[in-house]
Amino acid sequence: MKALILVDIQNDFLPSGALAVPDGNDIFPYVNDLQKDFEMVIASQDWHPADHGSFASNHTGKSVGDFVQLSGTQQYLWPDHCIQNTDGAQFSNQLDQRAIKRIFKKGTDSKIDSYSAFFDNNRQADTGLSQYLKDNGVKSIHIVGLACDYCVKFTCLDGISEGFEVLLHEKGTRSVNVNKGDHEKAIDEMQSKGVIIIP
Ligand code: VGL
Ligand code: ZN
Repeated sequence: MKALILVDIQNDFLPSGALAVPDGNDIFPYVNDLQKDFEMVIASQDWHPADHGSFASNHTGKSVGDFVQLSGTQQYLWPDHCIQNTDGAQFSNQLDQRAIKRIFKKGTDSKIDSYSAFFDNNRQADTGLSQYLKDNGVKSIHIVGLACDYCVKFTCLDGISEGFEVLLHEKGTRSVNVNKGDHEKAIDEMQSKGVIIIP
């Protein structure tokens, strides 16, 4: 059994959103078409409380792009994004959502960020995604979504460590590229750790 995971395809990660991924809108034709090949489609949703520790606005004297220690882990500071129940946190209306079987929310604990759809950045809290996939006999997971160099990458790597075959569809993802070359670095890292890249 194979599953398709739609990672964080939310308004705030699209052009004009709070944490815009350049060219994020380009993924829709591919992603919507790809869903037809899957019986099991799952989505993750970045879902932060307003006081989340990954927001620069919640650290006096800090700006977007600075780092802080958050629960013992180095945290890059982002603009406020994907705040629970806001429009920015909703899935894009360009995304065909009819086939989504289950949604896994992440980033709900103010004290730790969660890039991966499986675990938080300290690998403590578990969203339940891994068990859900295993309970449904899924062996192979196909990944698309935003952003390639953060949540998509960490979801792919945790998928490998959880024992799944992981395939990343490059046409269905785009990177934030905080630093030039981040996309290529993310692809190389995933490939070297066993993720199959579909160009
Ligand atoms: C993401 C940064 C912060 C993502 C989420 O979905 O890639 N990136 N929160
Ligand atoms: Zn986030």
